[in-house]
Amino acid sequence: NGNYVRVMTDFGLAVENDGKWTALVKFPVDFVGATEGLCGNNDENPDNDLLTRDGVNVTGMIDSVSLLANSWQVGICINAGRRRRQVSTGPLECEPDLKDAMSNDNGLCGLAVNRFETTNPFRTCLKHENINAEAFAENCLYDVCALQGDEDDVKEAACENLAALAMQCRSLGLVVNWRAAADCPYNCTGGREYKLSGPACTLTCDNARGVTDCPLPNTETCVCPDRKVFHEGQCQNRSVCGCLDADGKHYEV
Ligand SMILES: [Ca+2]
Repeated sequence: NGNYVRVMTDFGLAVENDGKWTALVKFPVDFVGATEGLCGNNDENPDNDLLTRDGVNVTGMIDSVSLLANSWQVGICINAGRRRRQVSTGPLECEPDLKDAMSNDNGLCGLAVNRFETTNPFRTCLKHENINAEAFAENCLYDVCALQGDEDDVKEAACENLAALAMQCRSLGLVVNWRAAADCPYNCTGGREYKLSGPACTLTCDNARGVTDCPLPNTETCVCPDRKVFHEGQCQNRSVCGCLDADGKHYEV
């Protein structure tokens, strides 16, 4: 949809990635309990998910996050972004003042932490039995503390944590309009307009029926106005599209 790339396999596995922060792995019930790695084994038991590559259960250890992450690291990607961070090897130290500032009503993680505030747009979602509200609050503060000292990174991390929470709320049928309250704008490039709920497939020259035939549920996205197509990073009139051959390959005319 312009922010996520989704890869689907013929055996039912789907992976979505935004290139930086979030990866979603979805698979059929046949794979329950048969996976391993950072997301655990998905056997409905949360106590056996933090297994390192060597099979050591690091649940409850003070540096469980770094032990887990480092054990599953699969080498260095040269193009992995502007900066590569080592996962710290010890417990995370956080300035108490920073933690307080981030947790209060105006703090970046405040919406995940202060879930009983009547003005909190996540309020209803965070009460849902299938949402682990403590985990979202803890994760937000963890990332903020891990990136302390770089204001831009701190803000981006907190916003992405809230976006992940919003995505989970949506999967439970609760669409949360939270970005204004958190001051976390969603950047739409190329003349596209923000939609809190829009088609998950993008209208392009190659995918002219993409929106009407989209098999995915609506999602937060950027959409070209006036039925324009998203072509070479810009919303453009359909006249820029050439034609397709029998294999769906696109030709300019
Ligand atoms: Ca498990």
